Amino acid sequence: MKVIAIALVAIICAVSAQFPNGRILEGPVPSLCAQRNIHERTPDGKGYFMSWRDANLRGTEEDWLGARNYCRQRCMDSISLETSAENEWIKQKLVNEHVKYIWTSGRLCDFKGCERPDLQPVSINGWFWTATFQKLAPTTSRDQNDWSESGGIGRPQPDNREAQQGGANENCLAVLNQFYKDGVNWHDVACHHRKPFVCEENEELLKYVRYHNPQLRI
Ligand SMILES: [Ca+2]
Ligand SMILES: [Ca+2]
Repeated sequence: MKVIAIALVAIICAVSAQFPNGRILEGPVPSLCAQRNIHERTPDGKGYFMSWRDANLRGTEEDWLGARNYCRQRCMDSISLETSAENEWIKQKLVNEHVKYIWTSGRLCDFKGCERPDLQPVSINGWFWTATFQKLAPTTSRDQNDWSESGGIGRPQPDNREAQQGGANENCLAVLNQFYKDGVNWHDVACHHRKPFVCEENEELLKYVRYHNPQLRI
């Protein structure tokens, strides 16, 4: 499995359209950035936080936006799996630590602002890592992503199953650990479900907060 990093493409979007009920994508809080808890570092020094390891969270699970906001307040964002190395690394943690599933920053661009031709059809070309504005490979390029070949109704992911069964659209990307006895891999899941999450340090947020708070060690 190879996850090809597609050229960084800024996805211009109407952010508010993604978040119903008046909720917003929150910005970093300098004091929380300074106190952020790092559980693991990759060889290049980037820090990660695993919600299930945090004693203060006591097993709290968040919906997709809640997970992003917890991370973003701390100069991180939900994990983006741009490379196969990072993908395999986090999957091994889920297996070793018996974690059933996690949220990632992956989302379907299906809101106002996603009409750009290269995102069409959205169900194939519209997935992106929101933390880094990087597009995923088309869902049809099965050797360049890690979508499961099965799911709740036995269809390859993404299948938007919940919407087909009268529920919400499955617009968010979770990594599931043997949930459907289908291995450890990617699933499209409705964003309102609550899950443990992994935060990944976000260079843009760190740079911004360091610049505006030179007195803080961040
Ligand atoms: Ca990443
Ligand atoms: Ca699905």
